[in-house]
Amino acid sequence: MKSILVLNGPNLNLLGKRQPEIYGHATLDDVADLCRAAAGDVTIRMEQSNHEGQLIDWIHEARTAHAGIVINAGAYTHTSVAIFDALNAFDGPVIEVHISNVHKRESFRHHSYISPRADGVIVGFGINGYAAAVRQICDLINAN
Ligand code: CA2
Repeated sequence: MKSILVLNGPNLNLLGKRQPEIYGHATLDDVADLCRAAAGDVTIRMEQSNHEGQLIDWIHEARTAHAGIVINAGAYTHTSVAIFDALNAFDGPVIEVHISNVHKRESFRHHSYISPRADGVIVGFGINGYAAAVRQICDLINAN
């Protein structure tokens, strides 16, 4: 059976617990439920880490274990060449998600190291962006 890795970067474990005016009231468990509902028969593996190396290790594992990756790399989006390199070693589709509209925020959030590798980018639609990304990845992997 096909599976998708949904990766979340630093501080996203606080989702629903702080700054609801930016990130909403839903928790990461709610995001996992939303992704599983959107995925149908496709299996979702949901992971979150505050550590760059751990995120990279999961991306490496995905090379043989998962058909696609949905990634919200949090602040590493704007800093991490290492995550970009790891994603480039993964052959399947990658969709980048941001809960907030990063382009309406500070200028340091306007640049993404992930976007040049991503097949698509979804920003500013809250946690619904994860469901849209999962549906899109399912379409892409079922077409192959
Ligand atoms: O909008 C997004 O999804 C971000 O990836 C979230 C990152 C931020 O650094 C990016 O620029 C945009 C921050 C995640 C922090 O998540 C929190 C959630 C609740 C409370 C505090 C932090």
